[in-house]
Amino acid sequence: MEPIIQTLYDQIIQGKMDETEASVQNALGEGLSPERILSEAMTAALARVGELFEAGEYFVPEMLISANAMQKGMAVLKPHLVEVGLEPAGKIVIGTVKGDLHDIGKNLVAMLLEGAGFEVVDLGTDIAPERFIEAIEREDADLLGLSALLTTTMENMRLTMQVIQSAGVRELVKVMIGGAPVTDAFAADIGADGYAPDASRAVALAKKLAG
Ligand code: B1M
Repeated sequence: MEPIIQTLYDQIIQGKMDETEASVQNALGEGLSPERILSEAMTAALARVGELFEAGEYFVPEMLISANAMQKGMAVLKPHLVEVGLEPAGKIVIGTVKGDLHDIGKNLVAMLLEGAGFEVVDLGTDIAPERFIEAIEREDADLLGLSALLTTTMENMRLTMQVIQSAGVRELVKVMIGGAPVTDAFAADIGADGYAPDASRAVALAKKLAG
């Protein structure tokens, strides 16, 4: 690993917020592409944090401070990742489903969608189906994006689909889903219109669905 990437990777694992922010700036200054900084250092570091958690070497507080360092770094990266499109590509309501507090991946998806010209209404985390319905109607959205990181909360995606169906708003939007435990097969199973494994493919999918 290049030293500059290694430093940033280590800082996120150690949850060093200010240092992470400075290192992202430094890496950009050195001419590294935002995509490399994100995938090789930042996302890779969080994957390692997940392994440490699974191995019982990290606990929730350590995972949380690493997540906070990641968010600080992402704020620096955002203007470099986002190239605002000229034509509005559509409007998407996005959120992490009920019971789930993970938002880093969802925030990344939201950022890239914004960059691709979508108007993004981000409801945040732990969003009950009724709140999605309210937002779809209020915002006159074209798309609904659901994120979940836990095998348990994936089931709340299914619940959200059922509730929007019975409330009669399913026909108003195309639904895309994502998050580490989610698959194409699961998307088909719950009746979503598509699944994306990462943020850049989420943009391609959103364009196709809004198309
Ligand atoms: Co949690 N956590 N966590 N956690 N956490 C995981 C997910 C876990 C895999 C760790 C592990 O055991 N290895 C595990 C889940 C196990 C499982 O369900 N099978 C886990 C657990 C168990 C938990 C708790 C239950 C721990 C506890 O309390 N005992 C708890 C649950 C809290 C809750 O939600 N109710 C918990 C809490 C937390 C923190 C709050 C401490 C923190 C989150 C902070 C935050 O998000 N603001 C946290 C973190 C940081 C993680 C890990 C380490 C990193 C997640 C992350 O941000 N990844 C994670 C381990 C891992 O994923 N390896 C873990 C980086 C991000 C860029 O990737 O989110 O996958 P990701 O997003 C990607 C794609 O999935 C996709 O695009 C994104 C960008 O490429 N994508 C979409 C995501 N959403 C999409 C939507 C789309 C399309 C694509 O369309 C709409």
